[in-house]
Amino acid sequence: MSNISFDLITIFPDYFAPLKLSLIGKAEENGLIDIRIHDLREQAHGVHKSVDDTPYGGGAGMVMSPEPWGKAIDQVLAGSAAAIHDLIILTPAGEKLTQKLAEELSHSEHLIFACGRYEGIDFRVTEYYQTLPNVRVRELSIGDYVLGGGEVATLVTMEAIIRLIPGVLGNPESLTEESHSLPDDVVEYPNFTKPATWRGLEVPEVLLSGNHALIKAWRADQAAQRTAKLGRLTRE
Ligand code: 6GU
Repeated sequence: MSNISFDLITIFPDYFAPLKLSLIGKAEENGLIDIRIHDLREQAHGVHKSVDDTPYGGGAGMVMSPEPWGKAIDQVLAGSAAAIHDLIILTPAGEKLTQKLAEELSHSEHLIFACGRYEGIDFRVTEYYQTLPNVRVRELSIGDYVLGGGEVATLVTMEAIIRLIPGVLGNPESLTEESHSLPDDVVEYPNFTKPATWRGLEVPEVLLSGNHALIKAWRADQAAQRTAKLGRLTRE
């Protein structure tokens, strides 16, 4: 069974309290994953424990200094027995997170999430770790909007990855069904549960029919309609 290690580096460790909850909390309790959170500020010096500075070349905002990042990442690498490390640097300028990428990362042995704030991290941090043969560096974005920092993007990315790890989901069949309705492709049909009537609204009759072929066709049609509405291409 896989046991993936996650090391998170941030100036706001408290952002990660929700990792104790629900699916991810259970996965850690069950020993399927291992999460460690590191405070970047511990690698900063001086009275102010500063982790940022003004950008070379001018411009608005602050840039995170390479020195504390280098120390924090080196320390995490030194504390890991993994042969290959995936270093994920969260930035709106990164490659977009997709289901396919989450699937790929769910096979990793060791994931390090570097949560940048302000105008991001000095780019030499990306460049330096790209030169190490045992580190795969990825700059990752979760969508076309700007967040205050990489912490929430890390939570999103981790949840997408962790639910794909064998043993994490109670009902792995939901993964098989999803593979036929990936978010990048065809979206899922609408779902209903009891009661059959709610605030005057009925559950579509076909779902009460017990006719599995009819239900399957109805669901496929609904999924295609929803997908078309979003302006996406239907498969085949
Ligand atoms: Cl990874 N970081 C920030 N700051 N904003 C984002 C993002 C990441 N992904 C989308 N927007």
